[in-house]
Amino acid sequence: MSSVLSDWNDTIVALATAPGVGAIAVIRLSGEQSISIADRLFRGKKLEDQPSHTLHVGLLERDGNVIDEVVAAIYKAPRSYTGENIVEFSCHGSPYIQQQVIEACVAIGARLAKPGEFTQRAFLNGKMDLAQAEAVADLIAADSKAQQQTALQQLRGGFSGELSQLRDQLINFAALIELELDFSEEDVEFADREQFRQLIAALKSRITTLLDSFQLGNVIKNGVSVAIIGKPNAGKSTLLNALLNEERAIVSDIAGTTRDSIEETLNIKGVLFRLIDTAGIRQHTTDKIENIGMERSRQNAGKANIILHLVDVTDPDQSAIDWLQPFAHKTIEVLNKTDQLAEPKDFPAPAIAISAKKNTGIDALKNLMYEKAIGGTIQTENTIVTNARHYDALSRMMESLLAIEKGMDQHLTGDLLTIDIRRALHYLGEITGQVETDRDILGTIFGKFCIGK
Ligand SMILES: Nc1nc2c(ncn2[C@@H]2O[C@H](COP(=O)(O)OP(=O)(O)OP(=O)(O)O)[C@@H](O)[C@H]2O)c(=O)[nH]1
Ligand SMILES: [Mg+2]
Repeated sequence: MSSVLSDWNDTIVALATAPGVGAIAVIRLSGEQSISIADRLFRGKKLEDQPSHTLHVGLLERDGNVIDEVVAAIYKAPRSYTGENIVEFSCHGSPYIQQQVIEACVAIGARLAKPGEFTQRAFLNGKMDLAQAEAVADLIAADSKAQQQTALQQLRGGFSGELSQLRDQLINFAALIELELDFSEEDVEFADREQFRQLIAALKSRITTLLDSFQLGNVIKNGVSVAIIGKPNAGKSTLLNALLNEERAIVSDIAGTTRDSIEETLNIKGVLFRLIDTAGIRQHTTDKIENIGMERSRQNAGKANIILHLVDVTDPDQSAIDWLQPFAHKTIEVLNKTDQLAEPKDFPAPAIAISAKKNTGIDALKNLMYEKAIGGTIQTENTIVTNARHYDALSRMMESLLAIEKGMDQHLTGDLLTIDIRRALHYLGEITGQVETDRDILGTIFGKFCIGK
């Protein structure tokens, strides 16, 4: 696996904190030489002689010129994030100083780190499995509570632990069946077929739950897209503003005010919603720009996870927008301008009555959107699959399990069953990186990281 990094033995350096001005910037070195490189720049105690996990104040100098006063933190292999020697310099957060420190490290033998290279090394050194490494990237990118919680659960090994249990059970059986092959002359069965069937059924049910959780996982990771659709003047832009609680979109009594879609994010109970205000839909128009806007509304409706179909209750024309029909399953009917009704009226249940202008019914609508997207509460103790790569591997694992079952129905011999068992194990191992992982896959996974992580 070391072929993945031809420059595996290099000591790498990168800015670990966000680029730009800050109170403090952290520059991180990892690799066998990192402490000796640090010692050549650091005027203070000899870092090489200090115990792991200690902090030291000193000056950083290059060719006799002081760059900054810094704190050096040292972590000795294997007790570090990457499993290698790590030095972290906390310096003053000016971009000039950051650059000087990094250049000084490079001048005496360190190399600039590639995106995700620290975490990739952590993976290659067995500090975490692949699913955990991916969770690091997710955690850094998390901008809602739900994202942070699912990523943290995965980082702490919740998902990996579950997979390795499934894997152990299957390996156990594979071993017994393979043992039978050695005794094939004698026609013995070490692996109780009935027990094996039960195991496969249990695995299938567990994998199904994980696969099902992906829908929710996807929502958590990418946010829920919500298209606000309705006729001109229904109050779509007013509703967007009411949901966001700010005057984001232009509102006017001129039909056709919104021409292009506007997208804004909204956090409801820790889940990210992406609201899209669209151009109003009318049956006939010759206005070229309006037509383009309506086409865009239609596309947004198709792609959205949820559609808010906004209807103006005071509009004498209550005709339906016919192309919305196929999206009924993901549509919430929202009746607007109920403040204009002479007397309160009850509307049939799934529809919700609001006044976007007077801000009534908005919280109830938010709850409904949350329910529709999440369907009950998120239980982050349960493993939620958020990663398409994992989903793919689990689906293939499922196919292999079905093939095993079919094979047993057909009374296939052990050697044939083994092929499918090995395949199932392979897909399971792909998730955690327990099997030889494709170079390209690793490249894609770690390429998505920021430099310095
Ligand atoms: N009385 C009342 N008026 C509303 C309500 N919501 C919106 N309006 C008014 O309806 C008019 C149209 O509102 P917009 O939000 O611009 O409507 P829109 O659906 O975005 O319209 P287009 O962008 O043209 O498709 C404005 O004059 C709003 O003030 C409401 O709940 N009650
Ligand atoms: Mg509008």
